[in-house]
Amino acid sequence: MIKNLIASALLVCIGYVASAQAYVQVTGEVSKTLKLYEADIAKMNKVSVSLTDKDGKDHSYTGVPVLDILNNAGVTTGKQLHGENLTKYVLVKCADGYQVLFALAEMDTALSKKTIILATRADDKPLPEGKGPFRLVVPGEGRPARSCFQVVEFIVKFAKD
Ligand SMILES: Nc1nc2c(c(=O)[nH]1)N[C@H]1C(S)=C(S)[C@@H](COP(=O)(O)O)O[C@H]1N2
Ligand SMILES: [Mo]
Repeated sequence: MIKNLIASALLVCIGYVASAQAYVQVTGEVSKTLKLYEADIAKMNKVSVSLTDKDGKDHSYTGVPVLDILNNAGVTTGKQLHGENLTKYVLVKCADGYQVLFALAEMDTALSKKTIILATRADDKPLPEGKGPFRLVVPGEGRPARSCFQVVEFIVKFAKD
């Protein structure tokens, strides 16, 4: 009896862990901390951009403009991106500890001509194991080093003190 109870409790725990949904957070200089699950991302507008991989092959990535995600968190973009707000940066953190840095202005298409996206698909397929569920895709760079995979958090901060 007790054994059965313990066994079923264990199964519930394992099921919970297995079904835990991945999410990405936006924290720091935001009007509210944003936590987006895969289901939330799925509902947002998608665009496709091309990225050349480290072996020189081109791929089409589809996902959400990072600007839309920042806007949902109430980050200062568009007309608000002037003066001291131009000293803000965005640190992007990944599940494997990899981190990359951007000026906030690089992620705002009011200033930058390149659309940085948080991709969920590559070449019309879900991202491969270990590279998803969310990959930042930064078009127009010499190497895909800032196109970091397994993104978990965007941290917006003032660079100046
Ligand atoms: N999370 C995470 N993203 C990462 C890396 C990493 O180590 N961890 N390496 C980067 C580097 S240095 C390169 S060159 C590209 C390689 O991406 P590709 O396999 O699509 O060419 O991933 C980038 N994204
Ligand atoms: Mo790299």
